[in-house]
Order: sequence, then C-alpha cells, then structure tokens
Amino acid sequence: MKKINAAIVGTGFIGPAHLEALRRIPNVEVIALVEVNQALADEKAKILGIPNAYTFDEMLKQSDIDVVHICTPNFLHFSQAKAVLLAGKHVICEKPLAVKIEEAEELVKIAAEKGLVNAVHFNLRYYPMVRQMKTMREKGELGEVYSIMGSYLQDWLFLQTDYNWRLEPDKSGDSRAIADIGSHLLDITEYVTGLKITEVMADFSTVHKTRLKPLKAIETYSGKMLDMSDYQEVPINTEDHASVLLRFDNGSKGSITVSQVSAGRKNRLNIEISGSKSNFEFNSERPNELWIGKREKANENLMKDPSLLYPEASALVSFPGGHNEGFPDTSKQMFKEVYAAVIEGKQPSNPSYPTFASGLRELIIGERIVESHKKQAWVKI
Ligand code: SOE
Repeated sequence: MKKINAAIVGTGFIGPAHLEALRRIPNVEVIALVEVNQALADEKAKILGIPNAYTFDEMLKQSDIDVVHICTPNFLHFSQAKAVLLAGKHVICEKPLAVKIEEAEELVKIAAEKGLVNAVHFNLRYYPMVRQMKTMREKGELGEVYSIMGSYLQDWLFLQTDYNWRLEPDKSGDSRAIADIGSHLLDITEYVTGLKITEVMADFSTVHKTRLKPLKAIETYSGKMLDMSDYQEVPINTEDHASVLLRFDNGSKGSITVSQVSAGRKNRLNIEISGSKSNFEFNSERPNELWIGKREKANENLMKDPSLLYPEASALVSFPGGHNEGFPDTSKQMFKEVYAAVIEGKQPSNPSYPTFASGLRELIIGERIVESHKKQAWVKI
C-alpha cells in the first residue's frame, strides 16, 4: 500500500486531535510538525513523538511531505492554505476556511486549478448516525422535510474569566459562536436534508460585554489559581449566543440556537428534523443513538451497530454495537475518505467529504447571518 506523508501545522486543541486520528490510518505517517518558531516546534514534536520539526516556510520546501493539515487560529488559514496549494501539496484545513468570503473564493479557485485534494474539517458529519440520517432521508424514510430545529451549546466560555484567542476578532473573525460552532450545525443541516438555506434572520447577544484576559501564560485547567491582579479587563465584540430563523429552498422553515455560555452543556450539537413520514433527532453528546419519531407506531431508538445501519453509515463504524465511538472517531473516518483521494493524487469530481467549496458555503451563510443581526432583518443567502 502506498505510504502518504503528512505534516501538521499548529498544536492547540485540534492539531493533536488530527495527529491521533491520522495515527489510526495504516498508510499515513505524520512526519513533520510546524509551530510559530523552531524552538516551539522542536519542543512540541518531541512531546508528540513526531520525527521532524519545522517553521512553516521550511516545511513547504520538504518534497517528502504530501499532505498538510492546517490547525492554526482562523486568521492564518487563508495564507497558509494558499501557500500549501502553491507548493503543490494536498491540504486539509480547519474551519473556518478563511475569515473573508473573497479569500475562500480564491482558495476554491486555486485548488481547482491545481487539481489538488482539498478538504475542510467539518468532522461532525462523520458521526455514523449523521450519515444514517442522511441515507434514510435519501431513501425516502423521512419524507418531505417540514421543519428543522437545531442547537449547538457549550459552556467553555461561560465565566467572565474564560478567555481564548477565539474572543479576539483579529485572530478569529467578526463572528464567534456562529463561525465556530454554528458552522458545524449549518453544514450538517444542509448535508443531511439535502436542502439549501435561502434566507436568514439573526439575533445575537454578547452576555459578557467585557472579559478578564489573563496577563500571564497559564497552563490549561490552572486558571482557578489566578487572582484579580493577574487579569486585564477587555471589551468583547463577538456573540456568545445567537438565534437564527432559517428558510429553505423547499419552502420549509427552521431555526438554530448556538451558545458558548450554557452551563453544563459541554459540546452539545442537537438536530431535530421533522418530515412527513418520521422525525429524526441526533445529539452529539449521545452520538451512538438516533431517535426516530413515529405517529402511527412506537418511536425507535436506533443504537449504533454496523449490522443495523445502512452500508453508507456502517462504512463509518470501526467497532461492533455497544462499543461506543465518539468525537475522535469522526476525524479518523473523515481522513480515511480524504486520504483515499490523496492516494489517487487528485480531488474527485464529486467528493464524499467536505471540500473548500463547503468551507466557502459556510462562510457565505455566516456572513449573511452577521449582516442580518446588524440590520435586524431577513437577508438572502
Ligand atoms: C471550540 O468551540 C471547538 O473546539 C470548535 O472549534 C470545534 O470545531 C468543535 O468541534 C468543538 O468546539
């Protein structure tokens, strides 16, 4: 089997998640790590057991690297993805693909010209039960879509002292909750239903108008050891919470709520799709289950078991029923599909995975949502 060499750029929360997923795919080897400077790259490569450490420009010169994973803060995605494509390497980029629509458009264009494999890490599509919903809908088991109700709730920014680069628009972009987690939910909504969102009406709130930014670097989970003199009060301009009404191209309606300040909700994407034959509900904190609501008979709770799923969904399952799979498995399943294209050496004409075009689509919807909130009016996509 042909061996593929990968490099990972960035070692925050998600870079190591990419690494772990790639290590579970037989023909892929992560041979290089990139950080902002050589010393940090060396240190992190040692901790993570990666043989080579580079700065970004040095990494681009290495001819033995086939694929680059971009896991840096959002403002770097555009310039880094562009440089990787121009260096002739395949690229898997974290979401959002860029912070501006024009940037994402340019990336879609360059990727198409080069024919290189391009993907955006909308990994939550890769829960087997999400694929099962999509397949059931395609087979007519949902019926005509009547309405969609979604939410994505987290609590990691619940306190005024919770702080992260995602709170700074110059690093993260003008939208936060919608761009960070709403994008996953909107991507899944269109992916599962096959519908397109045509219009949005949004209302945001920033619960913490100021936050307390730590003045010194703190180890993860040691924030509770700080006292007030260790913080600086800074203004916050992006949304902690957003409600969005949606209109779809089949005339149906829906809504989503996203929040990063919902105590006790750690990372909970929930989607309920009501159709003329059934109702589907999926919750990412219980990802091995799918609720199927019925009018004429008892409701069903389908457990993830490859023997009970359609082949399209069981293709994303690695363990038998009762052996739960979760968040880390989504990236593995997504990368398996992307690397199958890498082995072919080019982007397929109709890829099964989320591409740069999917990343551009989410940027467009996100920007219209921000515009709608500002205007307090419906905005067309
Ligand atoms: C932070 O809100 C975050 O890590 C997102 O950036 C991810 O995409 C999501 O999967 C979990 O939460």
